[in-house]
Amino acid sequence: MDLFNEMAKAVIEGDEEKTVSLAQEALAKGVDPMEAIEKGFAEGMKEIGRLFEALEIYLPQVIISAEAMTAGVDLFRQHLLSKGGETSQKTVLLGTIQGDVHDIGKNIVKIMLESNGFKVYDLGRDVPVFDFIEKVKELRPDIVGVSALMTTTMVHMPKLIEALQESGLRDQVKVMLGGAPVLPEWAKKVGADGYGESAMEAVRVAKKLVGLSSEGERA
Ligand code: HCB
Repeated sequence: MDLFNEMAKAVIEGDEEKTVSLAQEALAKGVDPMEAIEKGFAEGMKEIGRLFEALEIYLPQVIISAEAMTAGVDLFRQHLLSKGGETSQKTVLLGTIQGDVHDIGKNIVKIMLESNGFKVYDLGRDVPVFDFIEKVKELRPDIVGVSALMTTTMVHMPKLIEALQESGLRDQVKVMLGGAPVLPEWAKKVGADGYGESAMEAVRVAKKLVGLSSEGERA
């Protein structure tokens, strides 16, 4: 679809006005917001990652693209929230793990969970393991959803699971991991209950973890 290509291009060019106007256009045309995010904006961000890795662009360009993507995604979020809808009363405590400021993916997961009826407590990014534990104690969520985008920060995920165990909270909460460097086998090995390769997958897994769906194999 041309619109998805244009959305990807607007992210690559870091054109915030364009990402917002294309998001508006997508909504006006009745395009599913999540499809537009995944097939449009996220594809642009993938290309930015490739260019950055190939040293063809520098960090400031990545920042500008990230801001453009965030603005477009925010517009979709406002739209989805304004529509309201049913809520399941199931709760997810979400955050990007300590040392890691990447939050675009986590924010998309949040939108998807919210638009599927979950109540989401968003701790933001660079969240210390200690803060996750304190919030689990306070809020008693059904699921803790953790995101990491770096090999250097994903190592804190097993520490969080251990800390939940040590605090006697592990049996009371499901743990779902995600983020580009996290693999399903690794998530399983470190004791997580579920893994989401994408935001759509995260919703499927979250529903299964709280007994809202009976689909397929292990979450
Ligand atoms: Co950043 N960065 N970055 N970065 N960055 C990466 C992640 C590298 C892979 C790029 C590279 O070198 N090839 C790399 C990490 C290498 C490693 O693993 N060690 C890297 C680096 C090194 C860095 C800095 C250290 C660079 C520097 O300062 N020299 C620095 C990190 C600072 C820090 O965190 N302490 C840095 C900074 C930045 C920004 C600020 C410029 C920007 C982030 C802006 C923001 O998030 N607000 C940024 C970006 C944008 C990227 C890339 C280009 C894109 C990441 C992204 O947003 N992807 C990335 C390259 C890449 O990933 N290939 C690069 C798009 C989203 C939609 O995908 O995978 O996050 P996602 O989320 C999916 C999916 O995983 C799943 O659902 C989402 C939606 O479908 N999901 C979950 C995610 N979380 C989940 C949780 C769940 O429970 C379930 C599912």
